[in-house]
Amino acid sequence: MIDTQASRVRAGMVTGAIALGLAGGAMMVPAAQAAQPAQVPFVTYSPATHTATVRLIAGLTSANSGYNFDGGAKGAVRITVPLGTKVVATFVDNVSMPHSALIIPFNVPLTVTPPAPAFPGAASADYRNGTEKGDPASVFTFRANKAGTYRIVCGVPGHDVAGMWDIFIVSRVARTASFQKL
Ligand SMILES: [Cu+2]
Repeated sequence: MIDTQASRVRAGMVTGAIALGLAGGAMMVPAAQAAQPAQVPFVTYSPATHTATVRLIAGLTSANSGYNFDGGAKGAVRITVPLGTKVVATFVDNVSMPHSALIIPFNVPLTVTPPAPAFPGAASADYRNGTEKGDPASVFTFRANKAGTYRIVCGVPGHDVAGMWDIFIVSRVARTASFQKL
């Protein structure tokens, strides 16, 4: 009788140990899920300061053979800001090909060498030559003080013609900045 009870006790201890082990393993699942990095939005807007942040990443994907901003080319990306917004844009080149970003009026025809920016300061550093992967990000700031439709183009000769352009809208009615990819 005594031996049998002792056996039952020992059996119970083993069962408990297994249960604790399973519980410990299950607790690791939420920790792994929490390790996923948060996705940073391409566009944010602060109503208090009328400021929009815009991320322009050249060659983010292989779309249009890498001649794209944020994965969109030939107008597939559409960024809208309210009239009067202070735009703080960060340009980064994700590929080894030199690229840049500047904003020009929409109705300017495709040219090998783009015109000056539509707004003072609305261009990344050295936009005619561009930067490459590994170069520092180029932060440029401008005031979107004239309503209308514009294009975001790469200023490196030939790239606008190759389709490296998207759409930038300064809106009288929009209450916030937005990012749309068709
Ligand atoms: Cu380019």
